[in-house]
Amino acid sequence: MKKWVPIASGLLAGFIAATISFADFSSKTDTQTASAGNKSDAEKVYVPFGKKDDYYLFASGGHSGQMFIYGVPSMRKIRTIPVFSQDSATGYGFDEHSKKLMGGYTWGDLHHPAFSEKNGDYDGKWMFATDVGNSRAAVVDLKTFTTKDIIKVPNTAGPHCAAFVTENTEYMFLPTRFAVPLGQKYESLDDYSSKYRGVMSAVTFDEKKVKLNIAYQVALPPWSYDLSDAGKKGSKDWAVMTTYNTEEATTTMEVNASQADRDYIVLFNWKELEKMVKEGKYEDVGGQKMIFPEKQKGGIYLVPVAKSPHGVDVTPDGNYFIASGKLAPAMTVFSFEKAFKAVENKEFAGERNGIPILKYESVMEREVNPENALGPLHTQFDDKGMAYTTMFISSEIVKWDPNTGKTLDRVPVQYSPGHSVAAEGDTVAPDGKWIIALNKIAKDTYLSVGPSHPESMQLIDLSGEKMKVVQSAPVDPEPHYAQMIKADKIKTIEVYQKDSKNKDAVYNQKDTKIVRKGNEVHVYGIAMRSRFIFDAKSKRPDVIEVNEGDHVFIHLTNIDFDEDITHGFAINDYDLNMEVQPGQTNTLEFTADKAGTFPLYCTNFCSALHQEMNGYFLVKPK
Ligand code: CUK
Ligand code: CUA
Repeated sequence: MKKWVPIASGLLAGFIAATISFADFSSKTDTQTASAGNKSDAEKVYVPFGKKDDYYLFASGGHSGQMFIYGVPSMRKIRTIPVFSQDSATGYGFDEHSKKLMGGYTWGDLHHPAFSEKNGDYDGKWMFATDVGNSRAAVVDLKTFTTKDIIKVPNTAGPHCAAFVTENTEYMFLPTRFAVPLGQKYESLDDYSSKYRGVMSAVTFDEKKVKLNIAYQVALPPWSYDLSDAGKKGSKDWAVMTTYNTEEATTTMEVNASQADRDYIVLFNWKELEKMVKEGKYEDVGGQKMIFPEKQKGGIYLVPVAKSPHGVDVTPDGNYFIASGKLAPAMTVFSFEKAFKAVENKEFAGERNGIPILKYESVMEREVNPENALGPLHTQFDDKGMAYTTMFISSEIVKWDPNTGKTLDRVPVQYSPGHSVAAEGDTVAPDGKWIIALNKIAKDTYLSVGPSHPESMQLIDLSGEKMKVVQSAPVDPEPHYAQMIKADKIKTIEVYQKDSKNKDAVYNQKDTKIVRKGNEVHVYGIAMRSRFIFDAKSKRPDVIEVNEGDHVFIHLTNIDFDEDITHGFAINDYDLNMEVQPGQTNTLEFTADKAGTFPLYCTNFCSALHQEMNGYFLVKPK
């Protein structure tokens, strides 16, 4: 393995800054301005009124904790889906169901969305996501674009993951970005190497119950695990993930975690891990089935790779996995077939923490080093299997052939792309039409909004001879990864169906009621154009009166079974707010700890008489 031109770690930040300011304000800006003013490019992305976009783009919202939905090619933002953070626009995190889902946390850091798959193709049913901020995983229902389940992942800190769903959604794997002691107990950092672990979790999804579960975990060495991808076709039982900090540094990471010349890709066979769990080859750690690779041998291997890799991506044909260097200016193509042979022939170059290390030369197919390309992070693919790698430092996307390593094309982007996403990019058959660069430091792209500028997503047309940036859209912080799916694969519902089993739901005015049990008050109300009815028999059906200190449940059903007639419900000065979509029932639970008179009203514009859709919440003092 060749020695990489070292980018002195301490100088890295300065180097990045210098490269950006030097390279990007010169020739690149001209190219971009030129292409932005081109009329035929404008026509490519213009979607006339009445017509709809061809693709949905699901962009991770990073530390906003949300997911942002755009239409492609217009790049119009059409929705925010709240996942890990509260959202007052939809009442997410306020109503009982979503409050429970959020598990007491108020924010999240959503990095990697991944669609559910069938035979290696997006099936358009579910979207999964991980939270690096508070160690959770979530599933979003694509019939309603709402979050349906969230689980807390124990023994792990910052499940990062990638588009990491196996070919038939058997598992979503969550490698951890930070190593912590099991159970996240206190342990001195002097004992890091012996007491800390980088736990990977195998999460399953029960589609019928709409529930996420942790099937098992693996107590890997105390390194940082970063990006990962599942195998495809011939490699479908396998998966790969990158590591850094195999130095086991515990401080000044930006220097100390970049000392060694190489880190590893963890290559594992999840079918084999599954078998080990079935055979009871695990230990119980706080209720989780934990595999300890130093005791339960097999199924996991290390592949040496140039230091501090970031992304690792599997080609659509499932033949190769490609690691991107981050600190080394190269992509390394590894062959699954070679890896399987090396495993079979036990071509090991020692082991670490009981895990066999495969010989680099036995698995490596080729090293690819496009001229002057710096900071490769992530790779996507087109319909011909060609690779597109984002270069964070040289601010471009490089197209190259994984079979030959030849550079085919490159296009500058503005400025620092993290991921990119190709149409149907993680499937066994990408579409090849579009790729979108998800740029982190967009600088002067849009009207100034102060010192911190909007991030940008640039749409690149792949249909011509050369890649061409044809559109750009601002995006809130911050898209790490995204998924792009054909629009006709997603089948949304228009209204929620009546649910006769839901004890909180009321569909007739005459069934509305306010029930008191001790100091518990249950309101069974309805919302309709253009009034609330909490108790049809009352003198004032749109008024709720309770005593100070009462525990109040407001169950509200929207009986407008009509597309897009959504009502909101807010109580002035009580910091409460929820949404009921057509046909939906939702509940607010709270203690009326403030005596007084509080108007209640519909927050969501629903008819010409929306402004009249209000009432009072009266709290009688003790
Ligand atoms: S990470 Cu952000 S650029 Cu979380 Cu996928 Cu690579
Ligand atoms: Cu209901 Cu506005």
